[in-house]
Formats: sequence, C-alpha cells, structure tokens
Amino acid sequence: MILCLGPTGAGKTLLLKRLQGKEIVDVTSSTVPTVGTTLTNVRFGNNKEVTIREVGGAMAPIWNNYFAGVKKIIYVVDASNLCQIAAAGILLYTILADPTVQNAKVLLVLSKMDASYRQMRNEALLMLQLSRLQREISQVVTVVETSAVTGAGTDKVLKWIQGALPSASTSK
Ligand SMILES: Nc1nc2c(ncn2[C@@H]2O[C@H](COP(=O)(O)OP(=O)(O)OP(=O)(O)O)[C@@H](O)[C@H]2O)c(=O)[nH]1
Ligand SMILES: [Mg+2]
Repeated sequence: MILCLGPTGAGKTLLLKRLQGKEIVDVTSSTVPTVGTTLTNVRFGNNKEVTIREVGGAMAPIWNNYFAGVKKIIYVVDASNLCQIAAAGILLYTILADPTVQNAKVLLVLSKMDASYRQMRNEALLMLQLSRLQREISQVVTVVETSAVTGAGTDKVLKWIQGALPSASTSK
C-alpha cells in the first residue's frame, strides 16, 4: 500500500486518475475534494498492480492514522501556488518526523507544472527547505514535477512506484 498525501487542492486525485490512464476531458469539473480516503489501483510494468490510498487534505490532522505498514509515501504539492507552500511544508515535516514512517521512501511531487513556470520548481524546493531537510531526515526523498493535465512527468511517478527511479533525480 502506498499513501498519497498533500494539502487539499494539491492535485492528488487528478494525478491518481492520470496514473490509472484515465483520459481527462474536462479538467475544471473532474475532481471534488476528497472527503475521507479513496483507494486507486494503478497498473505498472508487466501486469503488476499497486493500491494507492489517497487521504484528502481535509484529513491532514489524522493522516498518521494511516501510517502503519506504509513503505512509500507520495506527497503532492501544488507548485503553481507558492502562497500555500509553507503550509504544505509544515504538513510534510510532520509526516517525516513520525516514528512510524522513518524507513518510508518519499516521492515529493510538484504538481500543476502546466500552470507554473520552470523557475518555480527551484523556488518551491527552496521554500520547502528541502536540501536542509534531507540532511536531517532518515527518509530518502525523490522529487518529480508533474502535470495531471498534460500528463508530463507521470511516467516518472510510475517508475518510482516500481523502484526504478534513482533518488538522484532529486538534484536534477
Ligand atoms: N492546471 C492544473 N490543474 C490541476 C492539476 N492537477 C489538479 N488540478 C486541479 O486542481 C484542483 C484540485 O485537484 P484535486 O486532484 O482534486 O486535489 P486533491 O489534492 O485531491 O485535493 P483533496 O482531495 O481536497 O485533498 C482541481 O480543480 C483540479 O482540476 C494540474 O496538473 N494542472
Ligand atoms: Mg482528492
């Protein structure tokens, strides 16, 4: 089981739809805030399948109820909205500090890259203080940029799920 977390509106649900290979026709009306949690089965590789549990941003105070046994966490941050990134960072630190997930692998997804300019990637990582964070935490954090609208970067998410994306892509 993989957990998919991130603030409300970050783009988790749409990303998971993309990973499922769903065609997204009308982006503006294709998702509603996830209340509670949803399970999505994603196929990868040669007929392998993994279940990803999204826990909505509205559930952030109790995300840790879902940490038991989790080996991989996908954390989605909206890179087109730097105003909310500090709050996203605090939620991320809270996850990383939890004793239950000290050995988890973490994929930091900068979402909505279609709505941001390239430089925002670096600004987002700076605002999350990622390089400092990586010296202090036990988890391996890999960073990818995605757009659920264009589908860009979603192949990298699938590779990471398979364990085939080197964590060195953090410092691209
Ligand atoms: N431009 C753009 N919009 C996106 C992208 N991904 C999601 N959105 C939009 O952002 C809004 C929120 O997306 P969701 O996927 O529902 O967000 P979420 O993280 O699941 O939010 P919660 O379920 O409330 O935690 C929706 O209106 C989406 O259409 C993206 O890659 N690009
Ligand atoms: Mg959702």
